[in-house]
Amino acid sequence: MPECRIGRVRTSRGGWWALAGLLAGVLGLALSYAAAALLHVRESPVVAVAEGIADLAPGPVVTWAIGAFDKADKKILVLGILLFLAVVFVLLGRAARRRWWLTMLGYGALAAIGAVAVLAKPNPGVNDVVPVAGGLVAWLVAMAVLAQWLRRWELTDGGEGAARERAQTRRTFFVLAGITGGVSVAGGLVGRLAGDARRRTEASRRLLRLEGVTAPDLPDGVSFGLEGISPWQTPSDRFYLIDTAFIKPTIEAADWQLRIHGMVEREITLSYRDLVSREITEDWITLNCVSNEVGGDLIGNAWWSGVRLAGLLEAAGPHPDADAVLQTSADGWTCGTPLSALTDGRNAMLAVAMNGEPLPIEHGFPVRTIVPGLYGYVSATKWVVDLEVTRFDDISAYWTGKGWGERGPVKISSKIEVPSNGEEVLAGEVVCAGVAWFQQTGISGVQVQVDGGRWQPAEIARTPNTDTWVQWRAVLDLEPGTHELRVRAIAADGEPQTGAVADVLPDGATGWDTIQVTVNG
Ligand SMILES: Nc1nc2c(c(=O)[nH]1)N[C@H]1C(S)=C(S)[C@@H](COP(=O)(O)O)O[C@H]1N2
Ligand SMILES: [Mo]
Repeated sequence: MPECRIGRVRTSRGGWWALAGLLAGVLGLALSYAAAALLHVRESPVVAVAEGIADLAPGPVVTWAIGAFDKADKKILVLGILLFLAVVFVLLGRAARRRWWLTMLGYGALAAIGAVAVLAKPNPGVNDVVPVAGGLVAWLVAMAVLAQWLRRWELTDGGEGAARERAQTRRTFFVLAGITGGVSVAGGLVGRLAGDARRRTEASRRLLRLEGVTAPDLPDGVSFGLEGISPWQTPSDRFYLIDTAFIKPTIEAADWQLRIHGMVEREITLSYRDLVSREITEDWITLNCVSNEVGGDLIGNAWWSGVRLAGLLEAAGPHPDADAVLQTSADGWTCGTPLSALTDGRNAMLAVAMNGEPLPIEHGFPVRTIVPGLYGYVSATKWVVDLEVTRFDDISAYWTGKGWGERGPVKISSKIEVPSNGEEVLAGEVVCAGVAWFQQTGISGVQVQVDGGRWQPAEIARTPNTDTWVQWRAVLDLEPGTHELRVRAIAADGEPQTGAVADVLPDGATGWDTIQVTVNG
């Protein structure tokens, strides 16, 4: 630098660059925290990183760490990460003065760590990376804006005549810095409030003791216990998640109400207490999404407990002309369900528990609908608060309004889970296995085909009813080379699953799940 005042200027300005870095950094963290709390009721990326470190750290370190501050007290780990980040932010702020690329690289690296940590949690979805991406954008924008004004401020350092301009530039920088700090505080508060609502609901959820709700007890013979295929019972934290709720409703049981109205003789309003004091029905039911591609993962099987809808609807007295129930959730999502599916004797229920525990918030706490035999989009309303008995002709629901089929009965399907597609196996006897399902009708058999040859029967496991998936396995004699394996299910009525390929839109995919394996001699 040409001036003789270099030393003084550099130290004082270096301090402002550091402050800018810190403010930009904190803004990104605050916004990602708020976004995480609002979007998917999980912990913030920083907490995900803390958990990731706790999971990853090698044995002795974990033992020491857990001994030192206990798992429940991951706060200390989070605090440590925040302090570390504060130092990094200061350094990145200072670096921005001369090496903008280094600052960008630093933000990129931090965001990448956050993204990896967030995606390592069970059931990651697109929503999970939004807070990280938002934080990254906030870092870049805030730092770019603050840096711009710091640079102008430095440029006005020259002649005496520039004193006014310098003061003005400096003021603008301070105002922007103040705004950055203010938005951070606001973001922190929003995150805090949203997080509190979630924690309150979660705490009251854990305290619920539901009479008549029993723990799941795996029926005999349902599982082959094979490695690599879906466990017959899907644990709740591994169960697929689908909903349009940007902000997941956090409703305490005491605040929940359901209205049954429309084409009925008597309108009914139920509180949670009213609901759970009725007789509880329980069953194993497989739920799947209409968007599940052939061979896809949008399916799970759980032990559901709740109150049968048939009895509630009978008490309301539906009009004979009614053929639909328009369900509405607390977040405004709607679906139209055939009235007959809710009253025909199947175990259609207002579920209050999943796998023996009150419903997880993201699976619809306190109450959701479960209807065996129908895809989720026409039946499985989470956070359900309103049932209007009506006619299909008079309604349009969320997905059916977008071109999806009106009734949504589940189609027969099956998939190969082992070997996995593209796997290399040894020649000889190869175990091939997976699941098949056709809720309400049931599966009588499963067949496997090698390279378009004859369909060979597979062995199928037991099921407690027709509403769950069934595990199947076959031992194939495979010669060295590349082979194509296919599976199809046979319905209880003898009808084989069609091989005609259909897209998920408008009413569910069809076709045979097909994989390639390489057999080594
Ligand atoms: N409130 C609400 N309920 C909903 C949805 C939704 O978007 N909002 N999606 C439905 C769809 S398409 C499916 S497949 C199931 C998925 O339930 P799960 O997330 O518990 O697996 O929920 C159904 N219930
Ligand atoms: Mo779905």
